[in-house]
Amino acid sequence: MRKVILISLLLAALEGGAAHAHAFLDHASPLVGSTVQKPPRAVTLTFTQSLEPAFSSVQVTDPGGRRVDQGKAQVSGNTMRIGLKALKPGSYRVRWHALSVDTHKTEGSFTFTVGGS
Ligand SMILES: [Cu+2]
Repeated sequence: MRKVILISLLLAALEGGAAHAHAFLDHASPLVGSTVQKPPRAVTLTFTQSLEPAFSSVQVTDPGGRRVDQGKAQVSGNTMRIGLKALKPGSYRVRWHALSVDTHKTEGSFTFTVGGS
């Protein structure tokens, strides 16, 4: 069984992600590409399939590439949530890696903007 999982991971890696994605990002909060006036306290990602918590993660970085998330994502079913530090106005990038319960690995990124005064 373990060998099957490893082979699947290897294939997913060789395919380069997007083409054979299975746990697609369904929607996110803040919305992908959106501008929000109020700094969000967390980013929540909802996927089209349930995730394996041990192999799914998300990072949020500021325009200088510094982490602004609080470290460890909470994964529950098909959602992944990560708390944020206090965000200043600017553009932030969310990078996620997901392993769906069918052992397919996907990843992606998007930005959202915190509106300025
Ligand atoms: Cu799949």
